[in-house]
Amino acid sequence: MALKNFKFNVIESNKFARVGVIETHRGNIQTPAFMPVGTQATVKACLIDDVIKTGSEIILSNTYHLMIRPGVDRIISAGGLHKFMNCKLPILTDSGGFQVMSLSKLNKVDREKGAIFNSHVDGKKFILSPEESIRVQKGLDSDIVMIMDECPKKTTDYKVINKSMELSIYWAERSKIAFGLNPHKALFGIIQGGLFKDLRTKSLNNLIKIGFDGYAIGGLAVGESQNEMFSVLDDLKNIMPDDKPRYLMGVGTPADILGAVKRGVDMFDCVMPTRSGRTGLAFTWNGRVNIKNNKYKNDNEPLDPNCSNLNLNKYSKNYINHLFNTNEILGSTLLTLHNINFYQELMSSIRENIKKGTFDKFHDEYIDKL
Ligand code: PRF
Repeated sequence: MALKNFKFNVIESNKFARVGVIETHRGNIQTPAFMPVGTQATVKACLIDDVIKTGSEIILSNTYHLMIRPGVDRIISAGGLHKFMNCKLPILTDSGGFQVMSLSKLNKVDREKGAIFNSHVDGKKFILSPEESIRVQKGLDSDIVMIMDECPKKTTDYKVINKSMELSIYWAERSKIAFGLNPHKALFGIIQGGLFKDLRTKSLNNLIKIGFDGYAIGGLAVGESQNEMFSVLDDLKNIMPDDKPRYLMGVGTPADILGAVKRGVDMFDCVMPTRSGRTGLAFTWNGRVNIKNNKYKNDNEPLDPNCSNLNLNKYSKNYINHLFNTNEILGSTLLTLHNINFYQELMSSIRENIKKGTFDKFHDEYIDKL
């Protein structure tokens, strides 16, 4: 039987903010959506079934890490990434472009060959071309495949950003050819161009000409201010296709997400809830809580008394403070699940408020608080 095709529909808009549904053959994803990060085929410290109970409908994983360890062949032999990690949710995989730049000992970027780098694990040499990135992502059986791009380090040098954006367009063309016809999967283009409006516009227009199932905004959250990031989104919101999902890569704080949704973004991923969960930082509707702080030693209230999900309200701040002080791994698990659960509550409140036409009020109430 043919697999269900990838589809996206906007259901309701409130100015630029929109609610939609992405349909995949592995299930639907309500947007605006937050994707927990499962870099090494695991959302760190969590059982995948618990991640699903937070309301997560898709997770993100990484080509770069999985091609290094355990290698794509081992995942193919396991029947694909979903079977390998026992995940029934759809999975989006990043292409490796960004991680090569940020993690590896990068040797060289060659227009034809791709990124030539040494693994951050054992120094082994790899060559990641657009074609190889797509081959690996197909081997993983990813549901949303990202094109191979180059994400330059933060710089204001127009020439450097321009060259990198042009390279990303060339790699986008090659990624599209390598992807071929796969109607039950999606291939997303990635807009680059730093903080320059003309380069962002040119990047998007070229990607639209090639034609993608969704458009991601890359090259942000790399050290610029929130205002600078919002200003790029302000320019893009008027020119991005309305009928395709828009994904802001690697973003962000709850406030970043609120501001980006206001500017038309549909999808997000970020290590913040999971990484912070492992280091003792909790996100709540009243702002951030550093659970290691001594003041929680006498606080027998849960982080969120209204959270009945996963029994997280059965654990007090006093107890979680103790778990962190004694380096007990349950502390990481509880706080990571709490944070993912909070992010999913945020996303579902965003969707509800867009549907009710009250998103602006909700945005203004929480943008400085979260
Ligand atoms: N490109 C890719 N992945 C990414 C980024 C990018 O620019 C970012 C930037 N925030 C995060 N993840 N391929």
